[in-house]
Amino acid sequence: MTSTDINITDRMRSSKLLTPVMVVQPGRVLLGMKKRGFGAGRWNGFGGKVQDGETIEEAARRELLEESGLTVDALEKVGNIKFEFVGETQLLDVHIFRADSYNGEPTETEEMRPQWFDWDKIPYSQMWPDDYMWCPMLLQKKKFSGYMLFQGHDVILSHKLEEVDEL
Ligand code: 8OG
Repeated sequence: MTSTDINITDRMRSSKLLTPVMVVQPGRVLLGMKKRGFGAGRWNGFGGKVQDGETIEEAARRELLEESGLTVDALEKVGNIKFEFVGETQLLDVHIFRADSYNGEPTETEEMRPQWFDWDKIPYSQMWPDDYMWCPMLLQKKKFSGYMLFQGHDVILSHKLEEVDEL
């Protein structure tokens, strides 16, 4: 296969835009236990799919409110990771946001049970297996871009992750 073939294959792939938001405070981060659906049983930021007619940031705000009860003033996009799953044609194009201040009280919803974690007690063993690679970058206010090839939902076959100046 030539590099041109790979590019053509890539362009034919559909991708789904997703928007996890991590709410960060000095020394602690808010995660939610996903209670149902994709990623159930894992701690994660609050987020979901971008709908037709909304920007990625609008979706991030909507999903954060729907899943945690919180609104935020400033949202910063800190990461973009593309996920491929062996045997599935659709890529997940995940845009990761950080918020450093919030309004409201974290509230349990049908989808998520929120909980604060100290920075040194982030429950990586109960999170998506790539998160330990980039969460420290997020906490250090670094931006990052990457690609993960998954076999099922637990095994990363290959990955690329780099710090970037701009997204
Ligand atoms: O709408 P739904 O809750 O199913 O969206 C999935 C959420 O999970 C969305 O916020 C994006 C996020 N997500 C992935 N893969 C990964 C991952 O590897 N790590 C983290 N932290 N979040 C992920 O889809």
